[in-house]
Amino acid sequence: KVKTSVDDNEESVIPSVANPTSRDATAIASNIKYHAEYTPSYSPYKFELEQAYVATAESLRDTLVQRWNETYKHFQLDNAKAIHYLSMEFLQGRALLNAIGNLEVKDAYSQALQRLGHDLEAVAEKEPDAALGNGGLGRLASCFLDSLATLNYPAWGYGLRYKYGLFHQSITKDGQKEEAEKWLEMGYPWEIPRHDIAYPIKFFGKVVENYNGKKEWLGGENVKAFAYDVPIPGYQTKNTISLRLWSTKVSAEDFDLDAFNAGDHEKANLAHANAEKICYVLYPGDGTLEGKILRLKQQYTLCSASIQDIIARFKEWSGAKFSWDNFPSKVAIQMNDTHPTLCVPELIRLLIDEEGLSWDEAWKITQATVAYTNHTVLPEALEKWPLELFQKLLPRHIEIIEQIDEKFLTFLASKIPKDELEAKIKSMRILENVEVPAAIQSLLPVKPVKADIISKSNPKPDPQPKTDKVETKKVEKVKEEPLPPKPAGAVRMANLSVIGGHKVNGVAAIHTEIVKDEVFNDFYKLWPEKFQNKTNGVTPRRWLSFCNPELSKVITKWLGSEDWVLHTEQLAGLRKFADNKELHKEWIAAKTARKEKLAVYIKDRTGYTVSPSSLFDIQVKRIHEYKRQLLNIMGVIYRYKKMKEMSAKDRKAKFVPRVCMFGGKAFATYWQAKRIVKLITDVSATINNDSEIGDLLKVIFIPDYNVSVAEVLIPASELSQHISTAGMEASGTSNMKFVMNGCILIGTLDGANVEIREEVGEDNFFLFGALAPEIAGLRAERAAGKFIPDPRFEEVKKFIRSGVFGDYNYNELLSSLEGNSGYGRGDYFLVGKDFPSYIECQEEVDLAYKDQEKWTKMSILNVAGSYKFSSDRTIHEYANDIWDITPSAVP
Ligand code: T68
Repeated sequence: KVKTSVDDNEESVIPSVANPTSRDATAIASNIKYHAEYTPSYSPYKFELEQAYVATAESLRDTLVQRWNETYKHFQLDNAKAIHYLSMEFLQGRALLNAIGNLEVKDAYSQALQRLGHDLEAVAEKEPDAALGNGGLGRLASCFLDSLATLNYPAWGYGLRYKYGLFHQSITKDGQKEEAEKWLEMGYPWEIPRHDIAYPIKFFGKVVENYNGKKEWLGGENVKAFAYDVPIPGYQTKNTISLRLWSTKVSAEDFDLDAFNAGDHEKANLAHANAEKICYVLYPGDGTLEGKILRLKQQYTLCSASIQDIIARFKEWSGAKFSWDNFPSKVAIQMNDTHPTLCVPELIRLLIDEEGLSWDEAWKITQATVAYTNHTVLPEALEKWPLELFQKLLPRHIEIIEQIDEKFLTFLASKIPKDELEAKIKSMRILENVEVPAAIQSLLPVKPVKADIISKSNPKPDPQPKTDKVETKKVEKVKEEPLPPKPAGAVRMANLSVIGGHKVNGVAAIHTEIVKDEVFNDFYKLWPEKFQNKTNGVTPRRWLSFCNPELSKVITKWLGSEDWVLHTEQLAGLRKFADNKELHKEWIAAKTARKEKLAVYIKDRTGYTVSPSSLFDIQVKRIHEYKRQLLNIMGVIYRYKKMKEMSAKDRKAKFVPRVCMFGGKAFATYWQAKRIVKLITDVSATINNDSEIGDLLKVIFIPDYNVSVAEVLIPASELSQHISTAGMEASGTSNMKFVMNGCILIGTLDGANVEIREEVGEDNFFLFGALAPEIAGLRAERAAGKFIPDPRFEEVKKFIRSGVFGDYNYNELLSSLEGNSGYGRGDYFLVGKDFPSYIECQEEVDLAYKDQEKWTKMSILNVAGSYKFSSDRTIHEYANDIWDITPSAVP
């Protein structure tokens, strides 16, 4: 029975905050009722699911706030060194069940809500995802916060509070459509607006030098960044840390009241609009100059507000012991990819211009404080900003960057043999296409005079033209063959991060090797001790214990306790039961329960009916050519075509029934990725409506993939695809979540797949495809016209072009797989090369799945081998090897 009012309850309404930390269902019910009445976001006369959600969240928030206050009181007292994790993205997902889980109050909250007429799961469904991220990088940051809190490390997360998130994806007949995400529209009960914490942020303006040589950054556009704190509870600890999200506004004094009263409302509002748009969306389109400025403004806002906040706290908490020398022993800053690289010049600026330190002091402190994590080897993803834009938007920072660049070049000149110096300077310096400073120029070997402006017919030019006539002639020659325009100057953020930080880390073993041997090889040779590997991890709380209670219960029963949630190495204890029939029975029942839930969910989200007894095959991640969703769907198409060519009997004998699921967002202007989404949805429409095929094959594209969708999909998965071109996926983290949930991977030897396969055993992983060291050679072979595609691959392309999947013209997509080289052509990601081994590997999957006993054993061994991939392990490694921090538990 669903209650429609808090008043029609048998219990009296207690108009006081019942003990917010109570685990007693009666007290919790009172507290929820209190919130429904006294902090109402809705009419107090209604108590439907939405109201129940908000009131429940507010009730939990009481506990969180209490612990959060205690934690910071404790941290201040202890004043131990803390990590500050700066990230443009935090993919938090939903908070309610996570908070209930970490606080271990699930039963009490369930009962309390039941008394109020509601079901906890249904209430939790009303929460929108905090979708402040794009992919793995953002979810990693959120998993790290959970582990930092759980392991009692002094820590802060810093990010931006995007009003419209990335975007909400819907699927139409034309493919993906983007709309603004509405997560904040109804308020966000998990955040605490900190009206007391705000910092000024400046853009544009100019730098002047004072009489005393001090630099001052004046004028320009001024905004204010306001803090919103989201408490992050740890598991089995009181420690509750903060995710501090910045939101930009202007102060009242910047409101142009005169213009407003004169009727020029637009002018009066201009400053507001300019300030607020900084935190509208994550990754605004940067195809235009305006878009680029906005992105750089976002990055600077995150860095400047966070560093000002860190410095303010350092001063306050140091008290009488204050000394700048102590800064690196109290503060560690991690830059999550290059997006927060401006931390480096901003910290230097504040230390020199605001605090009066010398360059040498500021540089030493900065370098000892910041470290950088790389998440990609794709050259186009290594950020570069046009120098001109930088000079306009951040005039003081560019001066500092020029200084770092020059000092680095001087250092380089002292380390590198003279004949190699020019090439190294070109690849390693921070500034690109910028004249080398005169002081360094003089250290380079003297170059012979270049003869580029002399025509071929006159290979031996007269070095000293004797007459004006000859001179004129030469100018004419130049006109005939104009020199290419001088490339525009740029700031290379990755180089700045490597030079400015004390450590650089990759996110999986193979990725770190590529970082050291290829991406940053010159730097690695210079500073080998700077480079480290930190294989990613995921929190076993959200990604197993809470999202898969059925399987967790079985694991706990067989391991004899729930300690594995904190000490995942205990999961290895499942190995000894891998053949146990009783466990198999319970295991299958748990997986089936989740598959049934997913089938209901699919029906609800897409209208398609799928059978829970099919093999559930899932690929969910950002849509990207290197992740090769195209390889997957072409494999599905091949399977479908073969099925159509067979008799019903043969078809049934050869293939196991499968549901192939896809999910993920394509970046709004990434056209090729959007075509891939379109193809998947077209294939889905054709196959799912083919009555001859029925349950033997279904293709589902789940719209708007996000954290809470992942929490439904992953527990129900049996096979999941991690099939990137080898060497291109830095790590992957969903692979870890799937393995933890007893799913078997099909994948290439790429990213963390390599380590996963080592842990779960090669018999429990479906491996295919070219290896990372082979890729360059394969591309070269292709460019030389020597690659002959497999006929089965050609057959699939032809089948798509035949129009079976509708009349959309797939030429632009398919031609990227053709030709030998060129932009967007020549099959750069080697789909054609890996196709035969992929479909053959998929046949092995069918065979293995037919033997359910074997499959279940593989599934158990996957969970047993997943222990290394807890973010608790990763965080301990960062804490020991990079941040130098130790736990500080609230008593
Ligand atoms: C991911 N990167 C890696 N980037 O692709 C993945 N980048 O292999 C890895 O597991 C994960 O990071 C965590 O380390 C991303 O998610 C982005 O989303 C991104 C967005 C904009 C610009 C650059």
